[in-house]
Amino acid sequence: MSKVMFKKILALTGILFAFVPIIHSQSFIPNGKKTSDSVLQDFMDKRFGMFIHWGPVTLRGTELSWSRNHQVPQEEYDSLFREFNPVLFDAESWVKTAKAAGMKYITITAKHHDGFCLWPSRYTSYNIANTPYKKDVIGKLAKACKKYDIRFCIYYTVLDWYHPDYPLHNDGNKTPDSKADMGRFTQYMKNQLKELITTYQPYMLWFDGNWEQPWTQEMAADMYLFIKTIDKNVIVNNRLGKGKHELMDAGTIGDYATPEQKIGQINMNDPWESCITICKQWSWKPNDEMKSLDQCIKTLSKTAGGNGNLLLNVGPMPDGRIEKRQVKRLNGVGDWLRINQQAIYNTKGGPYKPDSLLSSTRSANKIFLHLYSNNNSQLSIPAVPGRSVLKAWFLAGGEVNVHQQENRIALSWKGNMPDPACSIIVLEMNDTVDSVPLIDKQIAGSVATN
Ligand code: JFZ
Repeated sequence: MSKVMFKKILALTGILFAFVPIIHSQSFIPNGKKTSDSVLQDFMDKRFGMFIHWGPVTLRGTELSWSRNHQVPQEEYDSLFREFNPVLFDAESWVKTAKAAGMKYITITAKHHDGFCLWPSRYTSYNIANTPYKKDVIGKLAKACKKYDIRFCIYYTVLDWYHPDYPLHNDGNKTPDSKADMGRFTQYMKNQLKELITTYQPYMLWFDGNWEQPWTQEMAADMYLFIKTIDKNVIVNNRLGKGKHELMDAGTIGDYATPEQKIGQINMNDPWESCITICKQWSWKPNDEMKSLDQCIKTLSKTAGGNGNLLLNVGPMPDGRIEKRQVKRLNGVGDWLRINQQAIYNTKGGPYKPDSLLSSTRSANKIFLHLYSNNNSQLSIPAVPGRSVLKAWFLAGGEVNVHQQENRIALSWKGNMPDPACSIIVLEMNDTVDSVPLIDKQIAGSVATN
């Protein structure tokens, strides 16, 4: 081979590799069809939403869908809708609870893996209209959300163990039903999604159940494009494609990552939302162990610190109410947010990388330090390169003394911090900090206790 040829091949390979980053992510969907950055930014600015897992199985208090054919025999499970009569369901009171908690959106299981539909779908009789309750839960919630300016979002699972055309009929069933037909099933999905989008105008579709074998990447890409032809602005989570849930990877189809029951890793590039239960079970369980207020507040703070959203799940009772103790817990988060909201909504995570002592958020020329330990009266953190602190104070009220050295910022204050769960110190900087690179703070040992 001549030298020139060799050089040409080298150059060609270089060009090929240069394209790799462009094709690596979401190559299945053409750029013009994806949800726009401005819509996704609007979503991420909201930071905090309510997840709702609900259905007839709450009559048994076992897990939604997963208890079917396990704790609850399949036939019994599939008959529960005949008794489902949540007469105390009041959509406005759910929405008011979310609002009081400081939540900006609600995502409800319109259809979970058990196949039951909380709206009167034209495409199956296995729906709320055929329960003794009869009324359209999804419709009432969508309406109440609009009234109180909360974004309404719909959880819709792919896998459907009830539908005859979906090849697997319960958890554990691994041999596809030869009478089932994914062609017909994807048409059923399209019919229902079109029905949901045009009837309720959801802000977002939260897919799930993408992991079973009958569902393919091609079906996912086709479904994404179908949705976008109906509403180009509806947001789609990443559980439509076959990629991982917790991050955006080469197999991702969808707009944002969905870590489950854990706080996502800090990520300044890809949007993400952690879904976490307020108790242990997704759907209602009597006396289920509930997270403390301290845990709920820290979870929200750490999620924002990692540049993500928190979708905190509640499971309403079979009579339609959210448990009193859960409402009280959510109110507690709302009380904290009323004081500290500036450090959560419309912020970005960082610039300090989060750890168990501290995380940070930022907006324009402010850095918000979220402090998790209550009995310190001073703190030393690395300086922000090229920036200096003009002044500092607690969002909850209270002075903070600043001593800006060349490489470090030393902060001190009198007494304990204002909030035992998470106190916010605002650092007003001499310039914007939105895009400064992340800072490793190696803070261990630098927080002095009294
Ligand atoms: C899924 C649902 O199955 C669950 O009921 C809940 O709705 C949650 C938000 O999402 O959770 C999962 C996801 C993946 C697996 C199991 C449960 N999995 O891969 O085994």
